Amino acid sequence: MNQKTSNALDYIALEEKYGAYNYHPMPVVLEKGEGVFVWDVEGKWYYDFLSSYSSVNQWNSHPEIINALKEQAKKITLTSLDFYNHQISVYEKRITEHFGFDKVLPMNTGAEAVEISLKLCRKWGYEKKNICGNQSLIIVCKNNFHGRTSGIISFSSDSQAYAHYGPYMPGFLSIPYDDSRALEEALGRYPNVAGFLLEPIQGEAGVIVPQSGYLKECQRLCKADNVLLIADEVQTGIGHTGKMLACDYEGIQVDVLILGKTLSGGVYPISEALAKVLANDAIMEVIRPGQHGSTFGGNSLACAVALTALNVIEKEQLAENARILDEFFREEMQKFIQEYSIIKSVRGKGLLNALVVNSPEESELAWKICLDLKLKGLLAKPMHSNIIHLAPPLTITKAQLIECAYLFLKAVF
Ligand code: IF1
Repeated sequence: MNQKTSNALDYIALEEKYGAYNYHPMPVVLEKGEGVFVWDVEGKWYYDFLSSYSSVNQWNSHPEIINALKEQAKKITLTSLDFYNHQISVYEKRITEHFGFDKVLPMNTGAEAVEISLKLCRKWGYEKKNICGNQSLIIVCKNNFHGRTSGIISFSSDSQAYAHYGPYMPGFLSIPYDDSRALEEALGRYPNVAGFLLEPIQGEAGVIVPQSGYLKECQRLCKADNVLLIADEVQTGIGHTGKMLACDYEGIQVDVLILGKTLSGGVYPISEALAKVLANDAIMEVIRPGQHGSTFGGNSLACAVALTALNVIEKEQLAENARILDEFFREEMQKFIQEYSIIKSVRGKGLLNALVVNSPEESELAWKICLDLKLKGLLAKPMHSNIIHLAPPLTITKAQLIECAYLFLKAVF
């Protein structure tokens, strides 16, 4: 295919012919990104309101991050961790100090960081909490989303994610989200609980913000029962909710923190499991040489990019921008909700929001709205048939948000 003369349909036809059909993409072929905009192969530009599921702080990223990528790539990209490399130690010191943890285990994808956090929690349960062999339980929340591995979908409550992928991994107990009494009951009933895994805001479920005090009460219950509190901030972390961590809104520090996606500004896959010291014992110390690993985990290129990205996120005050625009965006959208019945509600925190379309779960209305938004120059995607995920890059301005809210008005009503 001649890339110069090909148009979107040619690219879409190739993807449909040769690619797995595990996504149902919007009919747009993106070629370039800059700031909060993306361009398709035909040169049309769009506001990006997905930012690759809150992975991209700014398209084409910051020149410093791209420069760090280029400079490191020229030197060495991957050494394996069977040798030290000159980037990982500097990066590990920076990230543990920044978030107030003692140890970090670098991985690549969010799911890998979740998986090692589950393994770490189970091993800590056997070796430090003396749970009898192979009987540990990890409590999870209904409507969770933590990735797509066979282990993680074993405790999903979404049939789309788990159907026909059995047999499932045992050792998980699901309780309702945002219900600390349900956690208290489970802890009272099961003595072999090693950990409690949750998203501080449920992303894929439709940006579900729990009631104030929920996280703090979960921390109190876990501490009282010697259970590890594990927060998956792969999507909520690094500024999207208006603070560096969604947990920061309740001033809690969890025992194990999971980060990914925006850790590198969306430039390169890197994720982390960060762990604290508990009772003078570093939780992470239960993992000894040969007991976990990864080819690319902690590679020089990823660490160089993430180190620079963290500096940029701080210097450009991206979390602060999300906090300043937090209420403003929802107030702008609220104006339409009051006037038109098609939208039921808008909810979220910072620049991580969701529009709930007033239609039964199975309707195609949200999809149709997103198709119309595309025609008007804004890319968004339904998460479930009646919820539209709204997560622009963190560099978006108030004036741009006003323009985007107006595009919603033109598209939806
Ligand atoms: C898809 C959305 C879904 C995550 C949380 C771990 C992971 C994710 C809280 C795994 C990944 C991505 C995966 C992608 C769509 C997107 C997503 F909510 F962000 F929009 F699925 F719910 N924890 N979320 O959100 O990280 O292994 O992907 O790096 O799978 O369709 P990953």
